[in-house]
Amino acid sequence: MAGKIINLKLISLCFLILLVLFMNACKSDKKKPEKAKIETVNYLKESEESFDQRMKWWRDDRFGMFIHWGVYAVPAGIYNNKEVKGHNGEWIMNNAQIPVIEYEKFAKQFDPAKFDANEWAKTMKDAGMKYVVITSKHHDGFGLWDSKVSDYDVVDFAPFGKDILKALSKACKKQGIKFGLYYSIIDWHHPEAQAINYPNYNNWEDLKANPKFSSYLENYMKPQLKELIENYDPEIIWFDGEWIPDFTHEQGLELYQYVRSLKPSILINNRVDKGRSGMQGMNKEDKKYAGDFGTPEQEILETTSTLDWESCMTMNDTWGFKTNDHHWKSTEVLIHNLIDVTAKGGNYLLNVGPTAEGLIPKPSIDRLKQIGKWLKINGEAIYATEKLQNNYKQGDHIRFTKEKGKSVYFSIVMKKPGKTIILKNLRPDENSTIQLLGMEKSLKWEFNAEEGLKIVIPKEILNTWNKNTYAWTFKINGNEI
Ligand code: JFZ
Repeated sequence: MAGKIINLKLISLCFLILLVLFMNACKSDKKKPEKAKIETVNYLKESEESFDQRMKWWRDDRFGMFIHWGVYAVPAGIYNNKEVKGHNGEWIMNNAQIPVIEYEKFAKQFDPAKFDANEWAKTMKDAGMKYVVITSKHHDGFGLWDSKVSDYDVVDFAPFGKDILKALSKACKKQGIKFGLYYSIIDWHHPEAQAINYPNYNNWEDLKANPKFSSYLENYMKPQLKELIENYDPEIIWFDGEWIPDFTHEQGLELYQYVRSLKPSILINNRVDKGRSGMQGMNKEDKKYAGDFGTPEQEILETTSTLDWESCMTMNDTWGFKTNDHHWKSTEVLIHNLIDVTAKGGNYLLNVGPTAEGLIPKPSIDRLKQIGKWLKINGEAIYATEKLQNNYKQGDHIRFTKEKGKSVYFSIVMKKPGKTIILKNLRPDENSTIQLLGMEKSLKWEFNAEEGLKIVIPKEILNTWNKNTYAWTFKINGNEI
């Protein structure tokens, strides 16, 4: 009897276990189609609404820091005691035709003892910069993070031995700076990429593609990108080097999909695909190319665009640090560029090239401080603004911006005005006040249809203009005419 009961108990227990197993199987069966759906989202066919939502913070933030930093900061433009030709310090491996094993010796010296991530993030913040894009890997192939896919990185290969991206992404998060990563498709160090092209690594159209390139793309690039996104949670992937013949439009589309599938909200520049036309950086219109924004390099668009764009620019003539480049743009030029870019509806990504010790060069720091000071007073006219419907400028020295979604206009004057200033395309609301940002007193103004808006600037205010003023912003409530 007892045996039978135990048997029955055993049987019902087995039955229960089977039932649970069966139900679980049903559950995961139900889950499957859902999962498949997620994987097949076509990020290239995004609705305008979702695109606008994804781009919102970037459009509002306007001003970011580009950082070109890596092994090239060690030679800093000089090889075998000779100044290497070409502007770009980060191109030294190509420009001086340095063999891979010789270049690796510079990596063995990369030990930036003075690198201070918090200091860098503070520099960005004080400059009024809202996001950063740093070279996780430039064309030389050396990684600034602890990659598990490769040993050619700052932790495994260089004496420094610390993960730079980890430190900087943390420091930026603390300061509220959005973190972005530059990643070069070109890799002069990788045997399945452009290392085989030595002594001319830079693979322009007339050179042959590496037949193994797709293996490098699948087994090296993609796993590295996955690491970067999973470990440092970047808001932007900024690709570069898309021009090589190895890399195709189809691979670009696929790469865009891949990166978005890892983090759907991420922003990706247009160098993920082959659409870019020259340094002007906007996409050709012969077909649909991937990429969220255009990338004019060392230049500003002639006029506004219906597409999103970001102008990246150096403060001297090089991206990566060069000992002998002292050709600095003035603070005035940099601030006026930011104003011009903003009025044309773009973003400004301003570069620094830190030294091998880990310091942002003093001339860059000085300029960034001045820009920050100017933005503290005039930031309203830059952040979260939009371009005007009609004229973004009046003559060479006046630019306009507008508070997003509001009838608040900013007229930014980049040269010391006379006692009055006349604006042609704005009509203030009746009885509204016009303010010069940074000054308490509101200004006298009159409007008539023929002349336009005349603003009177009292002498005592006019006399405050000095060499560190750079530009004045007039804030006007009203409408475009
Ligand atoms: C690229 C990089 O090669 C450069 O080192 C830097 O990172 C910059 C932001 O981007 O610059 C280019 C890109 C394309 C050309 C020249 C420089 N080009 O097509 O002549």
